[in-house]
Amino acid sequence: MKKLLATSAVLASALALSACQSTPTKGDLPAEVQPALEAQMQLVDISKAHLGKVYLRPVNGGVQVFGQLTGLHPGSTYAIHIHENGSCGNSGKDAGGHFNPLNKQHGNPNSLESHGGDLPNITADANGVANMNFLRRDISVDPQMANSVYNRSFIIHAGVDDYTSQPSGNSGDRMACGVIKAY
Ligand SMILES: [Cu+2]
Repeated sequence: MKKLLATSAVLASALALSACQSTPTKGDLPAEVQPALEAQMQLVDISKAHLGKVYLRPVNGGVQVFGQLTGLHPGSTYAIHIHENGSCGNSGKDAGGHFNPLNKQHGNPNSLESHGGDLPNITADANGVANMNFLRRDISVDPQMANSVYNRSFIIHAGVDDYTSQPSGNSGDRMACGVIKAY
């Protein structure tokens, strides 16, 4: 847990600094936070506005899912999940259902009795910014693995995941989408 928090702090400072102040070896994060995969989140409406990136990297015990999203409604809470298809077409519907390699019921992401793609709700601050940092124990960033999230998609919903309703927590419309690609 300490490590996750430390990474979060590094990410926060990395995002706060302009690109010219750090020297990333690859992509837009500093060398000590090199993720394996990333997704650029964009609204599914006609604007296709960018909301920021979500990153994934292997850590002890699973995969860390982290990032900072902007342009959200201040104070609002949103569901975010990994959906099974690497496509954001048709207003995000092409992403399909939740990524669920172990054929579980939808549930609380803190329990392994949930979809591999289930994640905690995110809440925007007064500036419409939401940080996420979560360890999911039953997924992989390795494209060769059956539980790999490579070439799947993150979906942000307009509503809140109740972690209970089937099959997707009564999370509402698909609001933003990002295909998970190599970092
Ligand atoms: Cu979803």
